[in-house]
Amino acid sequence: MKIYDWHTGPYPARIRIALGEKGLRPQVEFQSVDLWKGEHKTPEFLAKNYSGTLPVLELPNGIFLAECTAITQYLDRLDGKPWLTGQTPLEQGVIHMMNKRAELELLDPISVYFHHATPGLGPQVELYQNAEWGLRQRDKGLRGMSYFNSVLEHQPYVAGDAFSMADITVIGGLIFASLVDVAVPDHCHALRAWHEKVQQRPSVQNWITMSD
Ligand code: GTS
Repeated sequence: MKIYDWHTGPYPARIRIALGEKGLRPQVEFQSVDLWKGEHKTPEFLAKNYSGTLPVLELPNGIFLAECTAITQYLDRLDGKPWLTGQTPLEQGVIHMMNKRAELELLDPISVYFHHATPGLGPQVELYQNAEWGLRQRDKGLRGMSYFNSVLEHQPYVAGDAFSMADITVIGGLIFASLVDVAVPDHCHALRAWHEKVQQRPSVQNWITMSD
């Protein structure tokens, strides 16, 4: 399997962490797509992923899987022992709900802030920017942090008692926030404690060096 990604990207980090959790690193080769040069917007790359985003997983049969949630689900089910995406119908439902919430309320808004209210990937790539929208999305992301803090005051992980894909997505949100200097609010003690805890996991410690 081949992963098209960028080594410091927060969304690619989600798949690198999932690969680490599932012990699948030996089965993939990484191909770097330079976001700063806009390589993800070329016709050649858009033929792989219409949305022009990373990461993309290429399967040996030539199928391209985009979207972190879809890729994680695929990787989790490869060995017939899914746990990042849940086993029972209820686990699967809760994990997908919290994962989507982590995208909607934290990771995606921080990404929009980066693309709209900072220089983003530079003028060659950022063809339209709306700083006011970007700043509103940053504030949405901060509210999302407070929300996940309130969740983690009552349970050890984002979707309940076990580490899951939803935790990985919140980790991605905090990776992105740190890259763009959006600090976790001081009152978010439970979110900070959870972050300390999940950063001890080898998959989270090693994601950035995974392709070396
Ligand atoms: N919904 C997509 C997913 O979940 O895979 C979003 C992917 C995404 O936005 N990826 C970023 C991207 O391609 C990569 S990174 O910002 O984390 O490095 N951004 C480039 C762009 O131009 O939007």
